[in-house]
Amino acid sequence: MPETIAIHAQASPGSHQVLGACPHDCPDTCSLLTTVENGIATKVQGNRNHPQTDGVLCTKVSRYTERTYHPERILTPLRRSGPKGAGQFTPVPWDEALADIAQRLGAIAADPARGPQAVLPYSYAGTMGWVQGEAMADRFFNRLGASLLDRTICSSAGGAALEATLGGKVGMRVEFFAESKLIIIWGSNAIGSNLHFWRYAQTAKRNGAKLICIDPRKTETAEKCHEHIALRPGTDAALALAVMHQLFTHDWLDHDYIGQHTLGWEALRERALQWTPERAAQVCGVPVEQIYALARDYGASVSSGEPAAIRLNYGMQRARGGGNAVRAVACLPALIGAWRHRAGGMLLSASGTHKFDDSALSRPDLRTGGATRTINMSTIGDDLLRPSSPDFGPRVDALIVYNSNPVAVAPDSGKVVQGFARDDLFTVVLEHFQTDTADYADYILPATTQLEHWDLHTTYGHTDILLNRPAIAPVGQARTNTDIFRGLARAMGFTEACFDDDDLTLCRSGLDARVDFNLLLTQGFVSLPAPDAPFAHGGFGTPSGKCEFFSARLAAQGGDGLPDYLPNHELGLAGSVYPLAMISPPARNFLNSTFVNVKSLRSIEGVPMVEISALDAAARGIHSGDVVRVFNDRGQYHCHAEVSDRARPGVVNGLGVWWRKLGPQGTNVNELTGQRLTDMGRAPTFYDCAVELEKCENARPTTT
Ligand SMILES: Nc1nc2c(c(=O)[nH]1)N[C@H]1C(S)=C(S)[C@@H](COP(=O)(O)OP(=O)(O)OC[C@H]3O[C@@H](n4cnc5c(=O)[nH]c(N)nc54)[C@H](O)[C@@H]3O)O[C@H]1N2
Ligand SMILES: Nc1nc2c(c(=O)[nH]1)N[C@H]1C(S)=C(S)[C@@H](COP(=O)(O)OP(=O)(O)OC[C@H]3O[C@@H](n4cnc5c(=O)[nH]c(N)nc54)[C@H](O)[C@@H]3O)O[C@H]1N2
Ligand code: SF4
Ligand SMILES: [Mo]
Repeated sequence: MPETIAIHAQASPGSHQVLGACPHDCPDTCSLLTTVENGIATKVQGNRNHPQTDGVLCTKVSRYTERTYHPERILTPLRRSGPKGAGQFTPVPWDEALADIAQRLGAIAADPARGPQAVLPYSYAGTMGWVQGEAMADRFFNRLGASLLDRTICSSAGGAALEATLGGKVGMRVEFFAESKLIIIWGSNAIGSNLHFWRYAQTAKRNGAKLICIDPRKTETAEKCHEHIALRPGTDAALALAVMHQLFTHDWLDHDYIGQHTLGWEALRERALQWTPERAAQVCGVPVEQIYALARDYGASVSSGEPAAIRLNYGMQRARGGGNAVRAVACLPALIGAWRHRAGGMLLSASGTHKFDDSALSRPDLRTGGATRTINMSTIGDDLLRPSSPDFGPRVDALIVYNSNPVAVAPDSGKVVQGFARDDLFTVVLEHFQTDTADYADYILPATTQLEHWDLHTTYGHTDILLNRPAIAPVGQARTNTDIFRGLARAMGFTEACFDDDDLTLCRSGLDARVDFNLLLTQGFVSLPAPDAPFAHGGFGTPSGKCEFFSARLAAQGGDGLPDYLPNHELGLAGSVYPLAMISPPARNFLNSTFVNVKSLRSIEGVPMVEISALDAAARGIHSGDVVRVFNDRGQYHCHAEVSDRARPGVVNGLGVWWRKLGPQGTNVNELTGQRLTDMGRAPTFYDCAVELEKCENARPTTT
């Protein structure tokens, strides 16, 4: 089998190209082609042979070599040599680091007062790969009997809502948006975070489709749509219910589809009839005409037969009622029978289209010590500060962080930092860079990047499976996450044969007979057959097999089992102590907190800043470029103000997620966000956050 394959002619003599996959938490999961000259990766491009990628990458990943060969890459294991958080470290040999870490973890696990549950893994989607993600790590933590981590920080509210309503993370195929006649982009800045979908939407637009964007922020995407509905954060369920109100009162309904493939439409109608557009307009803070027009456009597809599609993204579920909001929107396509058409329906995530059993990778059978507890990653701020108790179990005394930067990305960072600063917490961080989190480590272990390891990728924005081959040798002494956990397992004396599996074996173990692995090796991706229109004839994955407007499963947990509008935890209303609602959506040139340290990308983003409307700025004597103090009861964030019509009155946009240490006062936007959770899925409420803001006199501006 060839280790690398030349695909395009432009690789010069002596150079070759290697097929890979983008590892980032982005719905597009692009197929990559890395040019390697004399063992050095010189260029990362999009694979033209992969239809979803179509030869195009976003700016961030086009700069991937700049990140891989960054002068600040961590090249050796490092041991802390100063106080926690000071970021002072001394290089140590691998063997010494692994032996000491194993000894420390072993001592905690063997201590009857603490035990293995005092050890907590903390990881998320720094890489979405199955192999460098959880495979060997799961084996290690299962064998150790460590606490489990509830990985809720991003998508679990929306995920739970899809599960309840449609029966899984299944949706339209992204390429068919190109044929839609109406596209509602709901809570998604597609140009920044879902570029390849945006290309299909552009094709549709050229073919006469109408594009409507529903987003509190006037994003790049909103500017390029025909309509922009700038609702208040967290009010999407009210808007969706008002659209239903109109569908029901005007009989813009597909009765046949509703009768055959849905459950609970009478009850849903009753709920929707309480939501006149006038009432929703009040709640959402938008002109009532916009709601009438939205419902008219959407309902028109019943008589015209022209496909109407909704692209939802996770932005709209980061508020208290996020699960209910996704449920309300997910009811809409069934009401008008949009699912009948392959270019109609909705897409939030398609990751449940092809299911794989990951137990061969994660080996839950290694967990022989009985049940363990689970800790929610979104409340890590509180949980690191909790003492041992019968309810909670042992205090967390050791934390192994990989593929995540919690000190920057988790909510309520004042608390998170306090937890990480505990002298009696033993912290190991597997990283490429000395992030805000790595500053608090006892050991930093240098990890490989996507150009240096094997991995296997599934995706949530399309349904292909991709293989990532290593293009270059590990930089410095970096090791793959898998190799680090193999080494730790050995140092702990774990003798199970599964700790010897190499990465290519792990890639194969994640798949089954549906996937032709040789094709993956040669082509870099495999497309499995999937229906063009997943719910054209019903077939929902719910217990009833129908689109569940009414969910008996949810009703059993309390409530009436119907989607409803739940006001935000923090309303940010005029006249209150914190009168501004703050959202903190992704910056286009960062990926969460990744890439913030890549200079060329940071210079496009400029400085940490908050967008504020002219009205709210004038009321506070603030001008663009001023350093401001944004604050609430949890903390304060100093950044630059940008007076901009991207912010609607009453709402400020603190684009994230900057590294704390690059902020004017060493904080970032998560100093302000809270740890209260969503209605479904135990997820954080990043965009449900009330603040006030004032100009800082004599403040030091940021230079980056
Ligand atoms: N460039 C870039 N791409 C990314 C990321 C990144 O950081 N940068 N992050 C990746 C990750 S981890 C994820 S989960 C995905 C998806 O991440 P998402 O969080 O879905 O990101 P966006 O597509 O920016 O969509 C969020 C949009 O929702 C808007 N919004 C905020 N609150 C509300 C609300 O209450 N209602 C509505 N309707 N809209 C609201 C925001 O203004 C923003 O424009 O993107 C991924 N792609
Ligand atoms: N205020 C606010 N906060 C947010 C969000 C928001 O919109 N607003 N978005 C939230 C969302 S949607 C998400 S998904 C989370 C994301 O939070 P995280 O999953 O923590 O994502 P990143 O900030 O990208 O950090 C990933 C880290 O993993 C490292 N990494 C990448 N690949 C590897 C590897 O192969 N091995 C090892 N060892 N390390 C690797 C990178 O260097 C990087 O530092 O943030 C959340 N936080
Ligand atoms: S971040 Fe998204 S758009 Fe950019 S290369 Fe990766 S998958 Fe493609
Ligand atoms: Mo995310």
